[in-house]
Amino acid sequence: MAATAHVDTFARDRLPPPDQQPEYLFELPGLQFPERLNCASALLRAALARGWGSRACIVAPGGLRWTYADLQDRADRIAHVLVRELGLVPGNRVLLRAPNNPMMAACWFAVVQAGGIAVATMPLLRAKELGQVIAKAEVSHALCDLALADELAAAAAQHPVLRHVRHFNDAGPDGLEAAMARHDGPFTDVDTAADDTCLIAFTSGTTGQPKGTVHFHRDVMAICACWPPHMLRPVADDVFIGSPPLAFTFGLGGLLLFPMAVGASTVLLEKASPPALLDAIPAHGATVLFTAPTSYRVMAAEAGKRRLSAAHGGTLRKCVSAGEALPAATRALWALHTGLELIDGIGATELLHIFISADEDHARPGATGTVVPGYRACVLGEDGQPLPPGQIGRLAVKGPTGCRYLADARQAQYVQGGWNLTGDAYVQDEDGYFHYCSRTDDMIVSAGYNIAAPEVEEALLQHPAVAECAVIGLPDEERGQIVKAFVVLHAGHVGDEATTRALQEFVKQAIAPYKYPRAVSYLAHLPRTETGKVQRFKLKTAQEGTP
Ligand code: 3UK
Repeated sequence: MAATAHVDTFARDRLPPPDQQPEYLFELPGLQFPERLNCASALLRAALARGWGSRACIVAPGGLRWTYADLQDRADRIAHVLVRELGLVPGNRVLLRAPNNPMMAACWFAVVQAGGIAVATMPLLRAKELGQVIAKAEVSHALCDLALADELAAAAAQHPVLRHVRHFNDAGPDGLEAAMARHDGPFTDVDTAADDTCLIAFTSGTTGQPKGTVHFHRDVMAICACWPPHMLRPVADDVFIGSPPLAFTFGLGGLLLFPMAVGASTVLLEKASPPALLDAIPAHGATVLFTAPTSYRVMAAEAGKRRLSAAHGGTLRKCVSAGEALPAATRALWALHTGLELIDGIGATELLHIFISADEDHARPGATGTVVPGYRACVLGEDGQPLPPGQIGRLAVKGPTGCRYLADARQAQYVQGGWNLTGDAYVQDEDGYFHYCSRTDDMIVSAGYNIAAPEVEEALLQHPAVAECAVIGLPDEERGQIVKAFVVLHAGHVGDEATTRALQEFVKQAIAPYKYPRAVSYLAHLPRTETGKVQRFKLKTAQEGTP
């Protein structure tokens, strides 16, 4: 390891032991990193050096438009405030809390420039969850949007380790903006080691204590060098837009790092529900969209009517789906209405971003794609050895990024034999395409048959009455488990016995009959995380039969 620039070595001291870390690959020419590297300098300060200073960088509703020079100016001022007024030293953890907006982005760069560690948090987190993050990462500083101040204040009251809180988007005399006005002139970015930590991302875990994943400056540059140039191929005139929070690494990469790596601009939306996205795409001339499968499904028909895609006279030319498996039905629906083939990609907080994907020319319905250059992937059997094509096993990945849980025994589950095990059951085909089956713990075993929930969901989604659905295994004395479907119906359909029988019959016609849902419940909407994932554990524990 190169000499750390961190004065506070908290993160380095809590890395998993070397023998529990994954193997790292740096084979691509774009992954030859210097010993000293600050990713904020490499992405933002370097953008000015490249002459991009007057290019649009961050755009927001209401006419806000920051150039790269504007963003650098804001980030420099905030970095001065952190260091001179709030006593930040390199290695301190700084909690960030805001919806996706320009100041959130400026704060992220400020923290990283100053050698701090950004701990971005999901806007919907409550005091209790914020408290877990503050305690685990021993957060000393927080920069928080005034609109989200309350839950953080409640958490801070319980956790004295958090000593300095400043609010932004705050016009008051104690706000961050007032402090920024006191500091002018460029900030000298801290000359961090490439393997100094710059961010800790907490997993959107479904149960138990959240896990903090530790990422280095070089990891941020690595994700910019792998998936975007090989699979997305953005250009400097692209306008990025989308829904994932910047606190979710899908959003951090897709809506901040990747546009900036090529001199493009990004539209940051505080609210990015499907109706809001449908309005914002034409309003900002967006060309690259990042959102979750369910959002594509909801938007498809309307996106067609509004002729959003470039092929229909609009601007949209690339659409990325991640966070959950993309049903073939959703891919087909989006293509039907927009003429655009979705770019699917599986990523994980542990690996920072996408490692298996396919561009629009190589997409195959039902497959996530092939391994992203820079990474290696295989499917492992029970014995930990790679399986031949056609056999289901555990997805294993390695590359320039990988899992390092902050002081967490669960490291030994995610990383085994140098491979990152994502917890997904996958099968590889003869052409090297990886097909998602289910989360390994969501495989349903009914009367001795293995049934992957997404396959049943996929079949149900083909039925015209079904808007959304989620399938789980329900304990059953006779069969071990039975397949149970939770269905959200389109308006105008009734969830009665006749519908249930029709759906069951429909599934039996589409896939092997033993996979049909023996139980069906109807819901107004599915429980989801802020990152767009169905919360199956909530469905499993939900009262049987409640609507
Ligand atoms: C699932 C997918 C099938 C899969 C993420 C892009 O989702 C992200 O990170 P998380 O840590 O969750 C990881 C898990 O989510 N998953 C994600 N994408 C897909 N399953 N097809 C997909 N395309 O179970 C994976 O193990 O929340 C996604 C970029 C950065 C991310 N952090």
